[in-house]
Amino acid sequence: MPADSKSPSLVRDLVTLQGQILAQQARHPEATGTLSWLLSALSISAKIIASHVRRARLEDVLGAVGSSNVQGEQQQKLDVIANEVLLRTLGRREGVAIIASEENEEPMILRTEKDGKARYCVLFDPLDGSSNLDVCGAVGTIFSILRYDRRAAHAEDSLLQPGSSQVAAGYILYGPSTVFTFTIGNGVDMFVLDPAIGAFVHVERELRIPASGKSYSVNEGNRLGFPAGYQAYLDFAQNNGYSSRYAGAMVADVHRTLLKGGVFLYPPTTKAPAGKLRLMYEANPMAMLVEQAGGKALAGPGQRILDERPTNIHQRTPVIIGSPDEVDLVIQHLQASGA
Ligand code: P6P
Repeated sequence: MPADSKSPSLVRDLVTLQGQILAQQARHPEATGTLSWLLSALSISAKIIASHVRRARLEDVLGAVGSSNVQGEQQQKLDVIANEVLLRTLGRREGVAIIASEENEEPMILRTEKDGKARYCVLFDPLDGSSNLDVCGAVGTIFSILRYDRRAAHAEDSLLQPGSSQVAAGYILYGPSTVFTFTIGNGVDMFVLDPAIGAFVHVERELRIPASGKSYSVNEGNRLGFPAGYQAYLDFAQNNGYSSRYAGAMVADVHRTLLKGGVFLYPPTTKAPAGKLRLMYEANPMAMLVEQAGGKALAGPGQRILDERPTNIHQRTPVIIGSPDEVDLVIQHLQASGA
Protein backbone atom coordinates (compact mmCIF):
# COMPACT_ATOMS: atom_id res chain seq x y z
CA MET A 1 0.00 0.00 0.00
CA PRO A 2 1.58 3.36 -1.00
CA ALA A 3 2.62 5.58 1.90
CA ASP A 4 0.27 8.56 2.15
CA SER A 5 0.86 12.00 3.64
CA LYS A 6 -0.27 10.72 7.06
CA SER A 7 2.43 8.02 7.12
CA PRO A 8 5.44 8.72 9.37
CA SER A 9 7.96 10.62 7.26
CA LEU A 10 10.51 7.77 7.50
CA VAL A 11 8.07 5.40 5.78
CA ARG A 12 6.97 8.04 3.30
CA ASP A 13 10.49 8.96 2.22
CA LEU A 14 12.31 5.70 2.92
CA VAL A 15 14.67 4.76 0.09
CA THR A 16 17.12 1.99 0.91
CA LEU A 17 20.41 1.09 -0.75
CA GLN A 18 18.85 -2.11 -2.05
CA GLY A 19 15.96 -0.08 -3.51
CA GLN A 20 18.35 2.41 -5.11
CA ILE A 21 20.45 -0.39 -6.63
CA LEU A 22 17.34 -1.93 -8.21
CA ALA A 23 16.03 1.48 -9.33
CA GLN A 24 19.36 2.18 -11.07
CA GLN A 25 19.25 -1.25 -12.71
CA ALA A 26 15.69 -0.56 -13.95
CA ARG A 27 16.99 2.55 -15.74
CA HIS A 28 19.20 0.28 -17.88
CA PRO A 29 16.94 -2.21 -19.77
CA GLU A 30 20.03 -4.03 -21.04
CA ALA A 31 21.21 -4.65 -17.46
CA THR A 32 21.39 -8.31 -16.42
CA GLY A 33 21.41 -7.60 -12.67
CA THR A 34 25.00 -8.80 -12.24
CA LEU A 35 26.25 -5.41 -11.02
CA SER A 36 23.24 -5.13 -8.68
CA TRP A 37 24.13 -8.49 -7.14
CA LEU A 38 27.71 -7.32 -6.72
CA LEU A 39 26.69 -4.07 -5.00
CA SER A 40 24.34 -5.98 -2.70
CA ALA A 41 27.25 -8.25 -1.73
CA LEU A 42 29.20 -5.12 -0.76
CA SER A 43 26.20 -3.92 1.27
CA ILE A 44 25.98 -7.21 3.19
CA SER A 45 29.78 -7.19 3.73
CA ALA A 46 29.53 -3.65 5.10
CA LYS A 47 26.91 -4.69 7.67
CA ILE A 48 28.99 -7.67 8.80
CA ILE A 49 32.21 -5.65 9.06
CA ALA A 50 30.38 -2.86 10.87
CA SER A 51 29.15 -5.34 13.48
CA HIS A 52 32.73 -6.58 14.05
CA VAL A 53 34.08 -3.03 14.28
CA ARG A 54 31.36 -2.09 16.82
CA ARG A 55 32.23 -5.11 18.98
CA ALA A 56 36.00 -5.12 18.38
CA ARG A 57 37.05 -4.34 21.95
CA LEU A 58 34.38 -6.67 23.34
CA GLU A 59 35.43 -9.51 21.04
CA ASP A 60 39.08 -8.65 21.74
CA VAL A 61 39.91 -8.64 18.04
CA LEU A 62 41.83 -5.43 18.34
CA GLY A 63 45.54 -5.26 18.00
CA ALA A 64 47.88 -6.80 15.50
CA VAL A 65 47.56 -10.38 14.41
CA GLY A 66 51.33 -10.69 14.28
CA SER A 67 51.57 -10.95 10.49
CA SER A 68 52.05 -8.19 7.94
CA ASN A 69 50.40 -7.62 4.55
CA VAL A 70 51.92 -7.17 1.11
CA GLN A 71 52.51 -3.51 2.01
CA GLY A 72 54.72 -4.62 4.90
CA GLU A 73 52.13 -3.05 7.22
CA GLN A 74 51.29 -4.88 10.43
CA GLN A 75 47.91 -6.57 9.93
CA GLN A 76 45.32 -5.81 12.55
CA LYS A 77 43.04 -8.74 13.35
CA LEU A 78 40.04 -6.88 11.94
CA ASP A 79 41.92 -6.30 8.67
CA VAL A 80 42.02 -10.06 8.27
CA ILE A 81 38.37 -10.51 9.26
CA ALA A 82 37.18 -7.72 6.95
CA ASN A 83 39.24 -9.19 4.10
CA GLU A 84 37.74 -12.63 4.65
CA VAL A 85 34.19 -11.24 4.76
CA LEU A 86 34.64 -9.46 1.43
CA LEU A 87 36.37 -12.41 -0.23
CA ARG A 88 33.58 -14.77 0.83
CA THR A 89 30.57 -12.59 -0.04
CA LEU A 90 32.00 -11.39 -3.35
CA GLY A 91 33.34 -14.84 -4.18
CA ARG A 92 29.81 -16.24 -4.15
CA ARG A 93 28.61 -13.77 -6.80
CA GLU A 94 28.92 -15.48 -10.19
CA GLY A 95 29.49 -12.16 -11.94
CA VAL A 96 32.83 -11.64 -10.18
CA ALA A 97 35.80 -12.79 -12.25
CA ILE A 98 38.73 -11.41 -10.25
CA ILE A 99 39.17 -9.99 -6.75
CA ALA A 100 42.19 -7.92 -5.67
CA SER A 101 42.75 -6.79 -2.10
CA GLU A 102 45.30 -4.57 -0.36
CA GLU A 103 45.80 -7.52 1.99
CA ASN A 104 46.75 -10.03 -0.70
CA GLU A 105 49.82 -9.80 -2.90
CA GLU A 106 48.23 -11.70 -5.78
CA PRO A 107 44.72 -11.19 -7.16
CA MET A 108 42.22 -14.06 -6.84
CA ILE A 109 41.01 -15.36 -10.21
CA LEU A 110 37.59 -16.83 -9.44
CA ARG A 111 36.16 -17.22 -12.95
CA THR A 112 37.32 -16.77 -16.55
CA GLU A 113 35.51 -16.07 -19.79
CA LYS A 114 34.55 -19.77 -19.92
CA ASP A 115 32.31 -19.14 -16.93
CA GLY A 116 29.77 -17.22 -18.95
CA LYS A 117 28.64 -14.68 -16.37
CA ALA A 118 32.11 -13.49 -15.24
CA ARG A 119 31.67 -9.77 -15.88
CA TYR A 120 33.51 -7.71 -13.23
CA CYS A 121 36.74 -7.29 -11.29
CA VAL A 122 36.55 -5.92 -7.74
CA LEU A 123 39.48 -4.25 -5.99
CA PHE A 124 39.29 -3.15 -2.37
CA ASP A 125 41.03 -1.96 0.74
CA PRO A 126 39.07 -3.98 3.28
CA LEU A 127 39.80 -1.87 6.36
CA ASP A 128 41.44 1.41 5.49
CA GLY A 129 43.02 3.20 8.44
CA SER A 130 42.82 0.09 10.61
CA SER A 131 45.46 1.38 13.03
CA ASN A 132 42.72 3.76 14.25
CA LEU A 133 40.83 0.77 15.65
CA ASP A 134 42.81 0.57 18.90
CA VAL A 135 41.75 4.13 19.76
CA CYS A 136 38.16 3.86 18.53
CA GLY A 137 38.89 6.05 15.51
CA ALA A 138 37.05 5.94 12.19
CA VAL A 139 38.02 3.23 9.68
CA GLY A 140 36.59 2.30 6.30
CA THR A 141 36.32 0.01 3.29
CA ILE A 142 37.10 1.34 -0.20
CA PHE A 143 36.05 -0.50 -3.38
CA SER A 144 36.55 -0.14 -7.12
CA ILE A 145 34.71 -2.12 -9.83
CA LEU A 146 36.13 -2.69 -13.33
CA ARG A 147 34.77 -4.66 -16.28
CA TYR A 148 36.47 -8.01 -16.76
CA ASP A 149 38.46 -7.79 -20.01
CA ARG A 150 37.97 -11.13 -21.75
CA ARG A 151 40.60 -10.18 -24.32
CA ALA A 152 43.38 -9.73 -21.75
CA ALA A 153 46.30 -12.08 -22.37
CA HIS A 154 46.36 -12.89 -18.67
CA ALA A 155 43.31 -12.64 -16.45
CA GLU A 156 45.01 -10.30 -14.00
CA ASP A 157 45.80 -7.89 -16.87
CA SER A 158 42.08 -7.04 -16.67
CA LEU A 159 42.94 -5.18 -13.49
CA LEU A 160 45.49 -2.84 -15.07
CA GLN A 161 42.93 -0.36 -16.38
CA PRO A 162 42.95 3.40 -15.73
CA GLY A 163 40.55 4.71 -13.09
CA SER A 164 38.48 6.34 -15.85
CA SER A 165 37.40 2.79 -16.80
CA GLN A 166 35.78 2.13 -13.43
CA VAL A 167 32.16 0.95 -13.64
CA ALA A 168 31.49 1.85 -10.01
CA ALA A 169 33.35 3.00 -6.91
CA GLY A 170 32.60 3.75 -3.29
CA TYR A 171 33.44 3.53 0.36
CA ILE A 172 31.90 2.46 3.65
CA LEU A 173 32.82 4.63 6.66
CA TYR A 174 32.62 2.89 10.05
CA GLY A 175 32.29 5.89 12.37
CA PRO A 176 29.59 7.08 14.82
CA SER A 177 27.31 5.79 12.08
CA THR A 178 28.00 3.49 9.15
CA VAL A 179 27.90 5.36 5.85
CA PHE A 180 27.79 3.73 2.40
CA THR A 181 28.70 6.14 -0.43
CA PHE A 182 28.95 5.03 -4.06
CA THR A 183 28.63 6.03 -7.70
CA ILE A 184 28.01 4.08 -10.90
CA GLY A 185 28.97 7.12 -12.97
CA ASN A 186 25.83 9.23 -12.78
CA GLY A 187 26.25 11.10 -9.52
CA VAL A 188 27.05 10.18 -5.92
CA ASP A 189 24.55 8.70 -3.47
CA MET A 190 25.05 8.38 0.28
CA PHE A 191 23.29 6.03 2.71
CA VAL A 192 23.40 5.59 6.49
CA LEU A 193 22.83 2.23 8.17
CA ASP A 194 19.75 2.26 10.40
CA PRO A 195 20.46 -0.53 12.92
CA ALA A 196 16.78 -0.55 13.89
CA ILE A 197 15.78 -1.90 10.46
CA GLY A 198 19.15 -3.29 9.29
CA ALA A 199 19.02 -1.25 6.07
CA PHE A 200 21.13 1.51 4.55
CA VAL A 201 18.79 4.53 4.24
CA HIS A 202 19.30 7.17 1.52
CA VAL A 203 20.49 10.49 3.01
CA GLU A 204 22.17 12.30 0.08
CA ARG A 205 21.12 12.12 -3.58
CA GLU A 206 23.53 13.35 -6.31
CA LEU A 207 25.86 14.78 -3.69
CA ARG A 208 27.85 17.89 -4.75
CA ILE A 209 31.13 18.84 -3.08
CA PRO A 210 31.34 22.55 -2.11
CA ALA A 211 33.35 24.48 -4.74
CA SER A 212 35.70 25.70 -2.03
CA GLY A 213 36.39 25.29 1.68
CA LYS A 214 39.10 26.72 3.92
CA SER A 215 40.20 23.36 5.27
CA TYR A 216 43.18 21.16 4.39
CA SER A 217 43.84 17.59 5.46
CA VAL A 218 47.43 16.30 5.51
CA ASN A 219 49.85 14.58 7.91
CA GLU A 220 51.92 17.64 8.84
CA GLY A 221 54.36 15.38 10.65
CA ASN A 222 55.78 14.68 7.20
CA ARG A 223 55.96 18.36 6.24
CA LEU A 224 59.75 18.67 6.12
CA GLY A 225 59.83 15.80 3.61
CA PHE A 226 57.29 17.44 1.26
CA PRO A 227 58.42 19.05 -2.02
CA ALA A 228 58.75 22.85 -1.75
CA GLY A 229 55.44 23.55 -3.53
CA TYR A 230 53.45 21.70 -0.87
CA GLN A 231 55.27 23.57 1.91
CA ALA A 232 54.49 26.86 0.14
CA TYR A 233 50.82 25.84 -0.05
CA LEU A 234 50.76 25.06 3.70
CA ASP A 235 52.30 28.48 4.42
CA PHE A 236 49.57 30.07 2.27
CA ALA A 237 46.79 28.11 4.02
CA GLN A 238 48.09 28.89 7.51
CA ASN A 239 48.41 32.57 6.65
CA ASN A 240 44.86 32.66 5.31
CA GLY A 241 42.83 31.25 8.16
CA TYR A 242 42.50 27.64 6.96
CA SER A 243 41.63 24.87 9.42
CA SER A 244 43.62 21.64 9.56
CA ARG A 245 41.69 18.38 9.94
CA TYR A 246 43.33 14.92 9.74
CA ALA A 247 41.80 11.61 10.85
CA GLY A 248 44.64 9.34 9.64
CA ALA A 249 42.11 7.30 7.64
CA MET A 250 41.55 8.29 4.01
CA VAL A 251 37.87 7.31 4.09
CA ALA A 252 37.14 9.63 7.04
CA ASP A 253 39.18 12.51 5.59
CA VAL A 254 37.68 12.24 2.10
CA HIS A 255 34.15 11.84 3.53
CA ARG A 256 34.53 15.09 5.49
CA THR A 257 36.01 16.84 2.44
CA LEU A 258 33.09 15.67 0.26
CA LEU A 259 30.53 17.06 2.71
CA LYS A 260 32.30 20.22 3.97
CA GLY A 261 34.66 21.12 1.13
CA GLY A 262 38.43 21.62 1.32
CA VAL A 263 41.32 19.46 0.13
CA PHE A 264 42.86 16.15 1.21
CA LEU A 265 46.55 15.68 0.44
CA TYR A 266 48.98 12.81 0.59
CA PRO A 267 52.08 14.30 -1.08
CA PRO A 268 55.27 12.52 -2.11
CA THR A 269 57.75 12.49 0.77
CA THR A 270 61.44 11.69 1.05
CA LYS A 271 60.41 8.35 2.63
CA ALA A 272 57.70 7.69 0.00
CA PRO A 273 58.67 9.50 -3.24
CA ALA A 274 55.59 8.06 -5.05
CA GLY A 275 53.30 8.90 -2.13
CA LYS A 276 51.81 6.33 0.25
CA LEU A 277 48.27 5.79 -1.01
CA ARG A 278 47.51 3.01 -3.48
CA LEU A 279 46.27 3.98 -6.94
CA MET A 280 43.93 1.07 -7.71
CA TYR A 281 41.90 0.68 -4.52
CA GLU A 282 42.30 3.99 -2.69
CA ALA A 283 43.03 6.89 -5.07
CA ASN A 284 41.01 5.74 -8.11
CA PRO A 285 37.72 5.00 -6.32
CA MET A 286 37.94 8.21 -4.29
CA ALA A 287 38.85 10.16 -7.43
CA MET A 288 35.78 8.81 -9.26
CA LEU A 289 33.50 9.74 -6.35
CA VAL A 290 34.92 13.24 -5.94
CA GLU A 291 34.86 13.99 -9.67
CA GLN A 292 31.26 12.70 -9.86
CA ALA A 293 30.46 15.16 -7.03
CA GLY A 294 32.02 18.06 -8.98
CA GLY A 295 35.48 17.98 -7.37
CA LYS A 296 39.01 17.36 -8.69
CA ALA A 297 41.52 14.55 -8.08
CA LEU A 298 45.12 15.00 -9.22
CA ALA A 299 48.50 13.39 -8.50
CA GLY A 300 50.26 16.63 -9.46
CA PRO A 301 50.05 19.45 -12.04
CA GLY A 302 48.33 18.12 -15.19
CA GLN A 303 48.15 14.59 -13.69
CA ARG A 304 44.50 13.54 -13.37
CA ILE A 305 44.48 10.44 -11.16
CA LEU A 306 41.83 8.71 -13.27
CA ASP A 307 44.06 8.97 -16.36
CA GLU A 308 46.99 7.12 -14.77
CA ARG A 309 47.70 3.86 -16.63
CA PRO A 310 48.64 1.34 -13.90
CA THR A 311 51.51 -1.14 -14.21
CA ASN A 312 51.05 -2.85 -10.84
CA ILE A 313 47.89 -3.37 -8.76
CA HIS A 314 49.66 -2.19 -5.60
CA GLN A 315 51.38 0.89 -7.02
CA ARG A 316 51.21 4.14 -5.08
CA THR A 317 50.43 7.70 -6.09
CA PRO A 318 50.46 11.19 -4.61
CA VAL A 319 46.90 12.45 -3.94
CA ILE A 320 45.45 15.97 -4.14
CA ILE A 321 41.66 15.55 -3.94
CA GLY A 322 38.73 17.82 -3.02
CA SER A 323 36.93 21.06 -3.91
CA PRO A 324 37.90 22.32 -7.36
CA ASP A 325 38.95 25.76 -6.12
CA GLU A 326 41.09 24.26 -3.34
CA VAL A 327 42.80 21.68 -5.58
CA ASP A 328 43.57 24.51 -8.01
CA LEU A 329 45.24 26.49 -5.20
CA VAL A 330 47.50 23.55 -4.34
CA ILE A 331 48.43 23.07 -7.99
CA GLN A 332 49.19 26.80 -8.37
CA HIS A 333 51.72 26.56 -5.52
CA LEU A 334 53.26 23.40 -7.00
CA GLN A 335 53.60 25.06 -10.40
CA ALA A 336 55.03 28.27 -8.88
CA SER A 337 57.75 26.19 -7.19
CA GLY A 338 58.45 24.20 -10.36
CA ALA A 339 57.25 20.93 -8.76
P1 P6P B 1 49.91 8.44 7.66
C1 P6P B 1 45.91 4.45 6.46
O1 P6P B 1 47.05 3.69 6.85
C2 P6P B 1 46.23 5.08 5.11
O2 P6P B 1 46.45 4.09 4.16
C3 P6P B 1 45.11 6.02 4.70
O3 P6P B 1 43.87 5.59 5.10
C4 P6P B 1 45.47 7.32 5.36
O4 P6P B 1 45.01 8.45 4.66
C5 P6P B 1 47.01 7.27 5.37
O5 P6P B 1 47.38 5.89 5.24
C6 P6P B 1 47.58 7.80 6.67
O6 P6P B 1 48.98 7.73 6.53
O7 P6P B 1 51.30 8.35 7.08
O8 P6P B 1 49.44 9.87 7.77
O9 P6P B 1 49.68 7.66 8.93
